[in-house]
Amino acid sequence: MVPYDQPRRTVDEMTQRATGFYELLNTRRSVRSFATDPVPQELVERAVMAASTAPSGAHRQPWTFVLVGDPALKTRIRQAAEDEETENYQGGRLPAEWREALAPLGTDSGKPYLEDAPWLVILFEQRYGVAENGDTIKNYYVKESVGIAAGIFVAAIHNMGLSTLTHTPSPMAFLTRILNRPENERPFALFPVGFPVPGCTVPDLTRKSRDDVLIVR
Ligand code: IYR
Repeated sequence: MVPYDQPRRTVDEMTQRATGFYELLNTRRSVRSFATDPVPQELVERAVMAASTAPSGAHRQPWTFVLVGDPALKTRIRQAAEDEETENYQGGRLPAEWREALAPLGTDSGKPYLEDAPWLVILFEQRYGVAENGDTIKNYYVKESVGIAAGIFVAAIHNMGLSTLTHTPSPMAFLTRILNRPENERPFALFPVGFPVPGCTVPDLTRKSRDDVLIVR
């Protein structure tokens, strides 16, 4: 064990910081129309390193982030994603109930942001680890761990003034193939990262109130 001394703050200071953090996060929106303007790779890497501070089961850190900036690779990913989504939206693979739930978001099989955004960050979960000697290492609470890392990533991107979308093309096995990832990894989510296109619009959503999400006993 090593010492850990988190600075003790006054309640006033904590209230200010808590309010500021909430207000910052409450201005975040998922963006589906990206400008093609470049974004320095280092900025995206910083968000990944923030995400990689996430707590994880038995501290296995069961995640891999793949940064894709290569236009040819982005094109392949867009094509593969649109092929799958065409099956979903036009081929009847999306059940009616799901289709209705998505209607307010205005999504369809077209995914131009997969080429427009300067970066695609694909987050893989490691279902198990692999030791140097090839032995399999058990991972714990993989979905929970990777989900927390994804949340921190989204917050880090927003905090630095960039936008993203938590995109889950379905099914997403094509990402394993195109990105040549090993057998122990499964795609968890894909995040286009960049600036919103000028004039960008987002769905007119409201968030649940305190009383809708919080119970105190
Ligand atoms: N993967 C599809 C459908 C979709 C599903 C959910 I749940 C969303 O919140 C949004 C879209 C698509 O990307 O269009």
